[in-house]
Amino acid sequence: MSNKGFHVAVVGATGAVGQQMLKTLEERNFPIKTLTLLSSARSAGKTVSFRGEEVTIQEAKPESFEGIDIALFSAGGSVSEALAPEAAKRGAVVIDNTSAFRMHPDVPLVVPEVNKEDLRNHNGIIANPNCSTIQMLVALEPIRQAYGLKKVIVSTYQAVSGAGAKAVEELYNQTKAILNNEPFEPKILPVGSDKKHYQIAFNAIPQIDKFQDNGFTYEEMKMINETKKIMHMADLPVAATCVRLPVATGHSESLYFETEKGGLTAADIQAVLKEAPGVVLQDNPSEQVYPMPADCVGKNDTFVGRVRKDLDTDTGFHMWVVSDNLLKGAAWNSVQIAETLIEMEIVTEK
Ligand code: L14
Repeated sequence: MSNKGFHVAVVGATGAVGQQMLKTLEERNFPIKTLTLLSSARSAGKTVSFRGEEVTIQEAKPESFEGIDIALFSAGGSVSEALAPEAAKRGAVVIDNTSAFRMHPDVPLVVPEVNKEDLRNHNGIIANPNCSTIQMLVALEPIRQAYGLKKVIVSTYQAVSGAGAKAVEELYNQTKAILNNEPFEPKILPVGSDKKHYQIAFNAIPQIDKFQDNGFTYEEMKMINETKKIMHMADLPVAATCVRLPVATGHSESLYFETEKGGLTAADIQAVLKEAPGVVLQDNPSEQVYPMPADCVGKNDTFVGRVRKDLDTDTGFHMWVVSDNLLKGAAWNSVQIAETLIEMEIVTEK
């Protein structure tokens, strides 16, 4: 570590997202003076290497946040609910990757490419949006800025790593069992299910998280509600269908959207995406160029392709959006929020 920079805590350092957070902090050469790794009692005592040093994980308690400047939380909603307010009370700025505080009116919900100004209104807790919401908005915001946005319909093709390292293990184990003609019992997916679990290998499951009474799942409602909050468009019509695929990492999304402005072409949309921050346009059907999750793993950008104009609605367009759900969908967006807080001098060195 160095003697300049910030005292950073990572809560949930051994999880699928926590591991990516540490990697991202290293890669970005984040200004860390001291790093404190925290977790539930279960993982406490384990060591994790960071910048070539072994760091021991401690059990997270309210007092653990004494002196912390920035706390990155990714240890599940109940840990955040219990400890994020304790961290904030002790002067830390919390960046929370769970859904616990996202819709709280006092908590900014931020995708830096879209609404970094909302960071100025924080009260100690900042929420990182849902992975599927983030990549969708990175792609939609530049289009909204240029041409307005009237409606969004999205279907997702989500990777299992969103449900954690154990879900990835389940995918691998089921795949092996099926190829070897061995029996297996699904235990993890769909997440949020208290009744049944289904095979994910060689399958597609149209359920992520529990169902609400309106027929949508919580994952779908997160995309809908978070989009309206982040874009400050409470009345924007948004609909989502979220589906789990046997892909380890990298969420894909099929988007239909309508612009306010009429008479546009696919080239107008592509021109905007080409210049958009955080977006890489990969769109050349004649050369079969389009984004795929296998190519996006390990990258911070959001990849967009298959941009085309609807055949019946003048303001309607379709496109395909892919990103690494553990990076822009989670760890990178969180670290990017931290970098933005420093850039905007909302968090300063003591
Ligand atoms: O809301 O299971 O941040 O893929 C994102 C990943 C909810 C679960 C969230 C998954 C989570 C979701």
